[in-house]
Amino acid sequence: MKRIQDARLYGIVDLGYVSAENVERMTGLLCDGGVDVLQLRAKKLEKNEVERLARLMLPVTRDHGVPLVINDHLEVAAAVGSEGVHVGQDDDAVARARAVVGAGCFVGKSTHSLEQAVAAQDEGADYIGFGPLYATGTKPDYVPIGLQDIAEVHRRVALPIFCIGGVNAGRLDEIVAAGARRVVVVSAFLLEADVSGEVRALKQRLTATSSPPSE
Ligand code: TZP
Ligand code: MG
Repeated sequence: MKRIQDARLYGIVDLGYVSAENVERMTGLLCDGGVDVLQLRAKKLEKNEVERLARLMLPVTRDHGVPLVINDHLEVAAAVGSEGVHVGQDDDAVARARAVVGAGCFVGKSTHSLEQAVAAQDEGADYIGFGPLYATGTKPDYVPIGLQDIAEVHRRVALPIFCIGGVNAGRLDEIVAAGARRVVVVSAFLLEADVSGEVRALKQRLTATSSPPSE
């Protein structure tokens, strides 16, 4: 199983873009393309349905050695034994998440400013999302934070930092130039005709052009 510390490219199976019938297939396409970590994000589904989908994804992600992260639903993460769980600013605190999911499950947190990023580190998160960098239909109510704090957040936060929000192939160079080492890509993968090909190409560029996570 890949470690979150070594991950560069984070994909999300977001039910805003993928129908439930296509979750298993999309999981395979994203894993085949080379995502290093994959999240299940289903804002509008009932807990039982999220659990059902997580159980469909797990054999596929495990087969590829890709950690599966459950968004929001701590009990689902605990029930299915996912490798990770992800909480937002308005969700349970990291400590509460950890108490529910146990020591074997890593906990990620969404952050939308330098202050929130430092606070998430102080709170004991295992990784952070940092964004949205750009306006994005995946999170329409959020004000984009731009690229200007990416370098500083890497100076202040020692955790893996996944830059998120409007990331796509056309923007990758400027995001990396701003200091990003890891990214999350959602709609730019899920809406692509050749999902695996797009993942493969973006990952190749990400790993070729930005410094490795350990630096
Ligand atoms: N958190 C901050 S932006 C975002 C989340 C979950 C959505 C990113 O999706 P996209 O489609 O890659 O812009
Ligand atoms: Mg949440």
